[in-house]
Amino acid sequence: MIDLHGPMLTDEELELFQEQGYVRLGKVAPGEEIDALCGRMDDIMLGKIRYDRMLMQLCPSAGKPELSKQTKAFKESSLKYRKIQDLEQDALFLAYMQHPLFRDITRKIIGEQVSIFRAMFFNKPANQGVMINWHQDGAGGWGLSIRPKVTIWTALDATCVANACLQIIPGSHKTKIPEKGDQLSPEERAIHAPDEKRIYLEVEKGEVVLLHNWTLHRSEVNTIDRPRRAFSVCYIDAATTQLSTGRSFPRVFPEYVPLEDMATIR
Ligand SMILES: O=C(O)CCC(=O)C(=O)O
Repeated sequence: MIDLHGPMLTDEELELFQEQGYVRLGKVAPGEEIDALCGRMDDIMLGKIRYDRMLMQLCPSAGKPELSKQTKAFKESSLKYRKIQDLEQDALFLAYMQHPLFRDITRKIIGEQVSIFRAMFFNKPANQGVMINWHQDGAGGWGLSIRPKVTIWTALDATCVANACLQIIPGSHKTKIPEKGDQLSPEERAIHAPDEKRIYLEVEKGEVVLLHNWTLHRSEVNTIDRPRRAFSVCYIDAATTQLSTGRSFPRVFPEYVPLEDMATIR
């Protein structure tokens, strides 16, 4: 019997989050629930379960550039997807995202009314995947009216250096790095992400990491013969809008309001 994290974020964990921009929370859900999420992802990737408006991208490393664009459409039956977003539409994923601990975390850091910027499956297929270099999430490029702070990242597979575990720079969330593109320039990297500050987050399957959105992170290519999968959810204040369009985002707390119904409650 493994110990699961209780339904409340402790004061010490909250302090760690504020100080270092990340906290390892251990396991939150039983192994069977994580296995069920993995099985559901396989069904979605293989096209056994389909949703109309799910953003999907086949991994560029699969060698099919025509299917590696991010669009809201099923691409092909394959376990080589890189990203699948909008997973709040799936009841299993929605239930996981609404876990009481995540309710408590978002209440303490964001407030009562909470939406999601994205609920994303992130996959590095066996012996493949793409390297993502140092970046912050949403420091400027996402164009949101309220700054995002909370990402909850769940390992769907155990991670290690060889299968491209998440790498982070503790404390980097305290500095907003001007965005010129998606990723840091070599000069910014030398200042903000020197090698000696890097931590490799090697975690067990099912482990959860609470990340501040501005915590610098990167990941490599997967060099082992099994996929490295993760589920990453960015929770935001439900009053947040996209600056360019004025659109809001699906709400998950206090209860789920899908994107198409958000206009009716504003
Ligand atoms: O899971 C990973 O390797 C990184 C994900 C990532 O970079 C992101 O969510 O912004």
